[in-house]
Amino acid sequence: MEIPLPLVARGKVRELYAVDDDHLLLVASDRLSAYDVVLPTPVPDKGAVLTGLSLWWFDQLADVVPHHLVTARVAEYPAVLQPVAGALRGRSMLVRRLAMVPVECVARGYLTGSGLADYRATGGVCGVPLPDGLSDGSLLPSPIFTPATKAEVGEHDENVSFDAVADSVGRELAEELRRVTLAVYARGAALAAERGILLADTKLELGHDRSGVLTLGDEVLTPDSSRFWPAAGWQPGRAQPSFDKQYVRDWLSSSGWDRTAPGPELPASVVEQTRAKYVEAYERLTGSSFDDYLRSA
Ligand code: Q0Z
Repeated sequence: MEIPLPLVARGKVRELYAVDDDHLLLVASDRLSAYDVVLPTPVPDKGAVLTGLSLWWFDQLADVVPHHLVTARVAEYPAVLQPVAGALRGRSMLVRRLAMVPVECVARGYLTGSGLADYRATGGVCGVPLPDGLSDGSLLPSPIFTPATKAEVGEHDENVSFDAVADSVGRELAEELRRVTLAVYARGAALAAERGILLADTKLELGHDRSGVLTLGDEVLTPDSSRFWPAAGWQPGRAQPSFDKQYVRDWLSSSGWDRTAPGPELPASVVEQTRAKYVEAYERLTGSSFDDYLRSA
């Protein structure tokens, strides 16, 4: 369904539209990426699960940092959007436009991905020194702030040191980004742990509102912005199973696909198992029924 607003940005699996000078509409699709490729087969309700999780986390984090959400109830959206309300329900958010800080704010409690690559090359991550002997999936001595600069479309974000962030945006703001990012991680990891889920790492986008207040933007603590691992399967020294995408990765690995675009269509069984994992993530983390969320949106 065509959204009757100017497109501001298109990510791999979501879109951002201009509503007016002060507001944007964030729309999450049901597309899924694996091994950096967007797959041709959508996972029904994935966009709604990620949106519902962000909404819940914004609420959980409200005493840590203010957020950009205005409303996710389509009946409260501007009149121009009412003809497409059905297409937006559950998977969109009307948000305040922020002046985004040009830093990807990442916190890590466990070592994997680009953090692991950085550690193997330098003995630390983003200039933060780490003890010897860590491996893929290791618990870090304490969570660390590992900022990155946003890459061009198709490129990976580049890890940078805290000092590089301070040189770019000023030391005071850099320190505020680190403090907020680690506080969001701490709250997220604690809540997830109560539900048997490890939060390995998370990426935040922060911006300033019209009054200059540092505000949480974008999506937050979703499976697309964070790594969630089942606590029961955690075993450092190997790649950890992903809470949400493991069925997809396992199927893709045995499919013979060479990881170049376009990816293969997924079988219905993989789609259904993956949808169930997303819904399970929503229900385990929030303690609420996903059907109730959809009815409320
Ligand atoms: C978020 C993104 C994309 C979705 C810009 N409240 C805000 N104010 C200003 N800018 C943003 C936000 Cl959320 C903003 N992004 C990332 C890109 C789809 C989100 F294509 N970019």
